[in-house]
Amino acid sequence: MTSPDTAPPTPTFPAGGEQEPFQLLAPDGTATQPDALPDPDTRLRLYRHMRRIRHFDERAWVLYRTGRLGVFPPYGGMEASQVGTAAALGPGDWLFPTYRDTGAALTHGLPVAQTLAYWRTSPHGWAMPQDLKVLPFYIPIATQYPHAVGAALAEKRKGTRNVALAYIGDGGSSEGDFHEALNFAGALTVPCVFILQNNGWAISVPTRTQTRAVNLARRADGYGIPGVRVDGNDVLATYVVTRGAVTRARDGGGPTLIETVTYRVKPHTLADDPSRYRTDADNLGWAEKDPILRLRTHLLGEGLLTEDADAALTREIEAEFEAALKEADGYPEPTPAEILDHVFAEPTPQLRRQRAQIEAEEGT
Ligand SMILES: Cc1ncc(C[n+]2csc(CCOP(=O)(O)OP(=O)(O)O)c2C)c(N)n1
Ligand SMILES: [Mg+2]
Repeated sequence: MTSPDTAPPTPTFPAGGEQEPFQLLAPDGTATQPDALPDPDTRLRLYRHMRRIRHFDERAWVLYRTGRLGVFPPYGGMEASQVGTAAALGPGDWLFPTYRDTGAALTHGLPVAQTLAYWRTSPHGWAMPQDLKVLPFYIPIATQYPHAVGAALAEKRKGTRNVALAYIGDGGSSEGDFHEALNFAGALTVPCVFILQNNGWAISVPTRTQTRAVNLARRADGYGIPGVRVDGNDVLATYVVTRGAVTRARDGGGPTLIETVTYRVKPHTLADDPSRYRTDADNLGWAEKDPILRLRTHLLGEGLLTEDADAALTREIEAEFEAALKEADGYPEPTPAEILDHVFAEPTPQLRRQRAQIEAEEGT
């Protein structure tokens, strides 16, 4: 037996270190890799999407404070992480959003009025449009990941070239479902793209506290699939990387994990007060990395956008939102029995019985 004083020295094991995220635009709008930029129309399309979803986020705050929206998880500041990834999908592809990803769902085509209805907890927002492959926003952390693998496996078995893309947070990536999904997806070579939005916080818990890992993309290594770290405030980078992963999945190459390194500058939900658990020092530098300002500076500098065109875009976005708000305001008040709608395509006998009971109690 080896006694403690003659034990060999403990070897040092290298731990996966941090790694600079892939970037195409520096925070001041300078192109760091000019040859790798998407074409001008795509850059303008991404800008438009980001402006549109920021408007929704800002209006959500006002509507909430005036009692016209339920509790809403804001994503302001994370637009590049959501738009660059969702805009890389085609119309036949699936999108699995969490509560944080309203912006991604809007980008994939979820109508604004219906999205408002969802966050008003109205049944008009519960069923997604038949022709749009967006799942309802997932509130239980990480459950969407195995579901996305299932959808991707179904597409593969049907012989389509459709892809499933799913979001998760840094906190969610420590849940079992995340790891099971990645293993399953790798083993079965399914067409799935996993977006891990590392926004620094899981409610009041900083990423550095909830895991020893400093490079969450490297979690992919354990499952034999590629993992990429990307600057989550650079929409051109998130788009180019996701586009590559989507193409790879479509062509039968299997899944990819993409970590978008970003920051939750907003509260966890509009009912949260982050000043109770984080300081200005925590937030330092993130306002300067704003994804919209970054692309705007680039587009103005390249002559792809003018101040007049930008002002016209603002008016267009505002008009679209106000028309959608009017539409959502016009939806009839839900009846109590509607809480049972949209659970299954065909109601089960148990749901039918429950509906009859509610209707009898309500006298409807
Ligand atoms: C299974 C499960 N456990 C716990 C919660 C409570 N909860 C809601 S949000 C959240 C933090 C998630 O953080 P992260 O995954 O980083 O996502 P973010 O809110 O930053 O987008 C937790 C623990 C939940 N909704 N579901
Ligand atoms: Mg988080």
